[in-house]
Amino acid sequence: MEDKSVDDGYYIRKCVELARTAIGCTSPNPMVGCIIVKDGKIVGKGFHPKAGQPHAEVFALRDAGDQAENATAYVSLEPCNHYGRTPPCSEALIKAKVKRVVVGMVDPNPIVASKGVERLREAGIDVTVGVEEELCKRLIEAFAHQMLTGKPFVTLRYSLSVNGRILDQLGKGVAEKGGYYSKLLQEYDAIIVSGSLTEKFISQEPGANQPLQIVIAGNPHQLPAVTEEAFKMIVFADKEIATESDLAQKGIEAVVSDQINLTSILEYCKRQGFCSVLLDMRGSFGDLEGLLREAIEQKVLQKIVMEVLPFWDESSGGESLVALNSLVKRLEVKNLRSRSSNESIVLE
Ligand code: AOF
Ligand code: ZN
Repeated sequence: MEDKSVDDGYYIRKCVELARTAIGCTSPNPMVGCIIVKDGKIVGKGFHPKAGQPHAEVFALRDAGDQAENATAYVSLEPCNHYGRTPPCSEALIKAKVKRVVVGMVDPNPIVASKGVERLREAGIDVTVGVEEELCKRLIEAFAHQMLTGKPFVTLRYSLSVNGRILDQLGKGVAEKGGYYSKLLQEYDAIIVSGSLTEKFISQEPGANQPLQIVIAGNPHQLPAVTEEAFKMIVFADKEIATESDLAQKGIEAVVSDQINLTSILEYCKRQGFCSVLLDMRGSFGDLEGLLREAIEQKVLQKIVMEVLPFWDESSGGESLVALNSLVKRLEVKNLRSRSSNESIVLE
């Protein structure tokens, strides 16, 4: 007897993989992948590349052409049933006469929320919902959080040496360009850092997402060099350092205030329509300690990504994990997963 659940899971996992082609590029929309299967063969594939462009289903149906008739469409997210920037995918699937639709998860967007599934069923299509649901939820965790709370999804990140020191990605040069760290940065709409990152870590490949760097400057040394202005950047600076017009003259966009705080930074992110923000504790932990404290007090952290690098840090500087843990221990951390890459072990 055919084991349907094994097949369905396989194709939804493929959809998730396909969706991730557009990592960091779809915000404020979710990443979505769609695969059309007929007689056990993939006849069409599509993913959502960018907000404003067609949805995954539209690309997959185009790719499948006439072969979509009587086929099964696999989608990591419920097909939409509304006119947004693009027309409803439910109607496109009905028009293409697909026989069955397998959906990874229901769309958390209240405008959709099961209406796409209902519309397909009304049209006589056999719909299965909730296949590889956890995987699909993780794929769009930032989108879902933003949709349901109106606030950006905030992740805390740090990397550790084997002897428990928080590593400075720039100074030690242990993480390589194109490695895990660079890829992680690409996933976010914005990253909060003390001191700007360099081309070493920000991808400049065509089509890759370049997150906005929110540079925290509490003292003049933390002001970014103007040569780095090719990267998208905004500086949140202490008023003791400079005025906004001083910085503007140097070509640096800045928000200058009495006290740099996370609330105003996140408000700024919200106004920009950002779904995801990374609080990146590179090296000088002290520079961002105040923001981290605020993040913990206000319970805005949704996720922690900790990377352990195969590196013994002999330097006298640098912060120990103990200092960070004294703050982080106040968090309720659950659902940790680990995975290893060539260069490190990642816990998230
Ligand atoms: C789908 N397939 O590939 C995506 C969906 O403004 P629009 O038309 O792009 O609609 C955006 C909403 O559509 C978005 O908030 C989410 O609910 C859904 N995204 N739906 O059927 C897709 N990206
Ligand atoms: Zn759609």
